[in-house]
Amino acid sequence: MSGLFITLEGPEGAGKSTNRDYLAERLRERGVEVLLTREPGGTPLAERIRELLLAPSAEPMAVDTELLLVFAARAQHLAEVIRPALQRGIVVLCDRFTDATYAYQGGGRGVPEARIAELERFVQGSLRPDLILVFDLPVEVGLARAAARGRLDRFEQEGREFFDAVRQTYLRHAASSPDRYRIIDAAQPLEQVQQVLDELLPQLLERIGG
Ligand code: Z5A
Repeated sequence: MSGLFITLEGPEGAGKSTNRDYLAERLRERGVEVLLTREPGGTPLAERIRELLLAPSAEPMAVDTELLLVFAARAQHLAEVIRPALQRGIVVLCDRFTDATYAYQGGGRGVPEARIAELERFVQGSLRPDLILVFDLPVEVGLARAAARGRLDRFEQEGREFFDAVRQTYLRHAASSPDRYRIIDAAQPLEQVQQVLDELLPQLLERIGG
């Protein structure tokens, strides 16, 4: 058995958390050790940074502050949780990772990709996800799901243009490296989304060696 780093990406309300839990169950049923985590967050310190990032505030957060906070949380998460788990041969299922930085800070906020790539190299070295599942859905469907939950966080208060850019960035990255990305239509009923995950399972088990 060897570790595998799988991230789940996509806009708000795409079903990342729901499907992360589903995939974890299917893997565990087959005796695979799985660690569930999320970004920003995943450790007590990184969760505190998450609170800073998500809380609406009267003081506007500078774009560079947001970018550095995202990577600060990631550095802690990698050191404390992700790298040790992968070294122990565990499958890590992470709800969002650096593709979200390209989508939100890059696409949404307009940070140049080269700057994000520089921080990615600095914080991660050569570590990249083995597989990125992109749960794709029309912006209005995701926003309706997020709104149904009640109070909106600092990102969810952004406008339509921001979320269009987020979605397009995810799709562009996925198209540029089809061997590492899998786009999943998250607008279809949950049972159908989970059927796609079931179909993916044999490939994952083969890669894990289980
Ligand atoms: N962020 C960033 O800017 N830069 C970064 O580098 C990183 C993050 C890592 C927090 O993320 C914010 O951080 C995020 C980007 C920013 N911006 N926002 N907002 P988050 O992952 O915690 O926030 P989120 O995307 O809003 O999570 P979410 O809304 O909980 O989405 P989800 O996990 O994809 O969905 P879910 O909780 O599984 O499902 C939502 C609801 O939809 C739930 O009622 C489900 O039952 C339902 N659902 C799910 N799938 C379906 C289908 N197929 N049909 C019908 N209903 C469904």
